[in-house]
Amino acid sequence: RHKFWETQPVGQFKDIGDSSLPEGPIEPPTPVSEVKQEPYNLPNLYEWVTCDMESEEMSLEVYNLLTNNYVEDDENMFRFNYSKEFLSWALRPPGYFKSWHIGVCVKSSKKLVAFITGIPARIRVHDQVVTMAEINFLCVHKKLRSKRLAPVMIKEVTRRVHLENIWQAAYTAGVVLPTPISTCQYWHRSLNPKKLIDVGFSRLGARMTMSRTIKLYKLPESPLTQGFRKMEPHDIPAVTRLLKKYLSQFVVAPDFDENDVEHWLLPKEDVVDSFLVESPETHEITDFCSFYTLPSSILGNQNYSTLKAAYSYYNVSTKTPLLQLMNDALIMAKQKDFDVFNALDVMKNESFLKELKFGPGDGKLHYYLYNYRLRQALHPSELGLVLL
Ligand code: YNC
Ligand code: MG
Repeated sequence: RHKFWETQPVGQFKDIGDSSLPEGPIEPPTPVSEVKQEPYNLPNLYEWVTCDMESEEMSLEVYNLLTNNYVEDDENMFRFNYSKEFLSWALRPPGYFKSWHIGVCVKSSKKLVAFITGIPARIRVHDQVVTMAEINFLCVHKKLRSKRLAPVMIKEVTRRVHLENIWQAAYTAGVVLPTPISTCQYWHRSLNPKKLIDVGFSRLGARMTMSRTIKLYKLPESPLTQGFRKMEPHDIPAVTRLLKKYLSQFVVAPDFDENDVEHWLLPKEDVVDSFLVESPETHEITDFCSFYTLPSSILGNQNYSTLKAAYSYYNVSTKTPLLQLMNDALIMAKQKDFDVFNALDVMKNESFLKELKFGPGDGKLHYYLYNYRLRQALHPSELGLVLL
């Protein structure tokens, strides 16, 4: 059933519920000198290419491959459309390895036909901080599907991760593989209900008219919390402290230092937005919220080509109630002309989703660890990790 995944050091379906198995690495590391030195073999017409994401030309190749071949919803109405700026941000965090940005191209034409990436991250699992690879952007051109290319790409990225003496990974997927550490659900908050209904993203509710729907989702013009403002570079130390403390309550969460916060959370136009609450009296930073920009292409609609979506990222509340903080995040997203605000049911998100008029989506998102066993699956609220 899972001819490839059954051979990998991941939690296997047959072991679910076996609490005698120890938590932690499934296989021990080997000396880096014993890691296979040559790339895995590809079918004869293809070759490996290391993608230089600093090169404008290569970035565009990657962008085009993903724009036309990356993740779609179940009904094939929408396809993720990560921007070039977003990809450059997502793939070049502190300490990134160029060798983990892996393409497959046609030997004769050099056309890029497949892609997979890793980035390094420190992820805490219970009380262990583990250096991992976060694997993302696995994509095979539509014309090359179902030829078992994906397993070769996964083995090759694994080999290159091992060459850096890193032995664990984290990844998410919409498909069920052996074996999720948690299964989350996306929730959607309409900001521009008319467009969402016109493009088939949502439907008019029972006994609802368009004008009642627009009124239902109406938001104030500007944020309501006193001291709510955009994050700035001088906030990095305070935000890092706030986030570190907040994330310590979750079972799986990134271990962010100031360099990570600078990279992942300092606002970057059309990529990531971050806001905080600075106490008007004490100037203390008490709360934080953020979202990233990930539009989707709308496939085959006469009137619209792009759905502008904001995705909830890391949010911390210590003083402002989370509900009020996220309401301000929605107001900022609306001000920035997003059509929809999406959030997973991770961290404390469940506490605001229904009240702030998010509705459940249909797709699930499964979280996985490679070569690291958890004794039992986690409730989404025990996850403090958001992957892009
Ligand atoms: C997937 N998403 O089960 P079995 S998410 C992992 N993640 O293997 P073929 C996947 N494995 O079941 P196709 C997967 N999807 O026989 C499929 N598989 O054991 C497994 N879609 O390969 C599948 N991007 O090449 C099966 O399938 C085997 O041609 C079949 O290619 C798959 O980025 C894919 O959804 C996904 O582009 C590339 O469908 C293709 O269909 C495609 O015959 C649209 O493959 C885009 C899309 C996936 C987004 C993502 C996370 C990827 C994680 C990969 C695993 C990383 C492991 C850790 C490595 C580092 C370790 C260290 C240390
Ligand atoms: Mg294939």
